[in-house]
Amino acid sequence: MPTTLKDLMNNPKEALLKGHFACAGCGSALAFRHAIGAIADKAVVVIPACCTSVYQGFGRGVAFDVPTINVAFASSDAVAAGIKHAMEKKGKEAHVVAWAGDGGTADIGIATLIGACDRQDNILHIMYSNNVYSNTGGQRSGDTPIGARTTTTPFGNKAQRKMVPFIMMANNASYVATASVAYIPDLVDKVKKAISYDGFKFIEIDASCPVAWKSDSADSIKVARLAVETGVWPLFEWDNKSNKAVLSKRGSKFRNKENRKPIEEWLNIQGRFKGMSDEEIKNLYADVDRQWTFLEKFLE
Ligand SMILES: Cc1ncc(C[n+]2csc(CCOP(=O)(O)OP(=O)(O)O)c2C)c(N)n1
Repeated sequence: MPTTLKDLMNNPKEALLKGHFACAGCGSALAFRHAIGAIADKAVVVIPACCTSVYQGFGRGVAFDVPTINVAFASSDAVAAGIKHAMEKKGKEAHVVAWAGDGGTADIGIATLIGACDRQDNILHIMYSNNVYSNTGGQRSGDTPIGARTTTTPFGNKAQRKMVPFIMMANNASYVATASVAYIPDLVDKVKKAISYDGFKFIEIDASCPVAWKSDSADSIKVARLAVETGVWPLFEWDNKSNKAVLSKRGSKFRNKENRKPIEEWLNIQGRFKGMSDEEIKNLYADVDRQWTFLEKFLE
């Protein structure tokens, strides 16, 4: 049975407690609460340097109610794999999750990410993407969209998006999915499904960041929903047994371009895109098309 909002409200165990240090409207905190909350009874979370390691708090103010280990920036999947092997040797069941930002996944952590995938280590990597290195001031990452003004791309990012889910498909992860903070029940279902697979699993979540995106904190869900409705963020699942991708129910109608809202609707509620030229907007549309063209090869 698909997860409902009522199920979320009745979740017996919270992973993220009240009084955490996340900013208002933080998509990462919302995603953590529900994604890890869904598997909290057996979760072990490995977190490299990122906003999450800040909002988890410290000392008596720790806001996580799951076993957590904080590790060096590039090492999350290597540590997670080691923990999983140790738990297995001890005969203990655990869902070991490497939880990292886009900087810690797409860029600096990509070697340990792919290493763990090559070995089919039985862990789940969840990448929450706020599209920048947020906790150190909002520098561009490999997952920054074209045109975004960041502290290291003040005139707009020119590079195409790295699309880590496709990299993980090419590397034969057992299960790959994208998710969004605008569709939390869908995210929860994907996390539960991911842990039912053996081997290496990967999920990327589009996670709004009002600070870096220069959006209203009250718009965090709206902006994430618009990313799906404009086609900027396709919602899909793929597994290596079928080598087929399936669009998620909430996002399937946006396969057809005619059903998509103009990308400008997503751009206009975020200050990070202010001042984009027509040329940049054209390049952004082309980059979105590139992602769909790739994905289409795996859709029925
Ligand atoms: C080897 C290393 N380089 C740089 C840093 C500084 N640093 C800490 S967190 C961070 C940014 C993390 O970005 P991301 O993974 O996208 O997560 P976010 O902050 O956006 O949540 C950086 C650069 C570090 N801790 N270790």
